[in-house]
Amino acid sequence: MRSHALLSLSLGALASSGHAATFDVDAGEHGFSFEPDTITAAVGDTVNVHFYPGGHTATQSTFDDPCFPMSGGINSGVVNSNSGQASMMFSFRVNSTDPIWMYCGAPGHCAAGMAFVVNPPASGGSTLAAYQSASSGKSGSAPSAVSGGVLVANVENDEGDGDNSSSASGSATAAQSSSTTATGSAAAASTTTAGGSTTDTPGSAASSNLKVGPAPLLPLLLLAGPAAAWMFS
Ligand SMILES: *[C@@H]1O[C@H](CO)[C@@H](O)[C@H](O)[C@H]1NC(C)=O
Ligand SMILES: *[C@@H]1O[C@H](CO)[C@@H](O)[C@H](O)[C@H]1NC(C)=O
Ligand SMILES: [Cu+2]
Repeated sequence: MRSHALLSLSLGALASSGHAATFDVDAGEHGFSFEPDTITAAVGDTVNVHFYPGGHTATQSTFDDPCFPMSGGINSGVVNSNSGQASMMFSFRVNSTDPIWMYCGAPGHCAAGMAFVVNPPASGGSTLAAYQSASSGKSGSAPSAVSGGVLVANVENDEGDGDNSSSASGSATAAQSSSTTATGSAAAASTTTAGGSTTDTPGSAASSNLKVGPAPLLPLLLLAGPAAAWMFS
């Protein structure tokens, strides 16, 4: 009984650490907005931004200085599309649970409210709505150099445009794992970097995560479980 409980506990911990989630954000599909505009992500999760026509960016600012590129922040540069999602998407890894304020640096877009946030503060006045209202009248700009992430071949995320639910959920389903795999190979095949700064692409992070799947370690745990139970008894 006790060893069972311990064993399933270990398996649960393993499953959650082995599956980094991937979040899809659509830029400019419906006007000056990112959808979804609020993401709750864990360290190690990946955010993929898919660009619709209009020449958008995904650029990080501080909360206090909306529409202005943060020093050392995340930036996709301008990505354009003639129709539908651009052939390249911008992929970045969430490295901490601190809030990440993102906006579009195309002139006028941030002022029109084109922004999203990863891990907004749970309380207090630093809300996306406050960020957006402070954005009004700002000109908006973005560096041209890509930073904090990579432009990789787009992995289409909106079959039938029913993408709202998949984006909102952080749970790692089999489907999400396979799309992570696709992202990973795309990253390996055709990573375009600015400044060549990507030893650790989201792709390689994803594939190393995938290697630590529950399946190969299961026999190990089956051995370790009773041993651990014995140690704690
Ligand atoms: C997260 O860390 C990796 C290096 O481990 C780095 O390549 C990546 O740019 C970082 N992501 C962000 C958003 O800064
Ligand atoms: C997705 O969300 C947008 C607004 O955020 C809404 O207009 C659209 O109808 C939603 N689509 C679905 C399939 O729920
Ligand atoms: Cu834009």
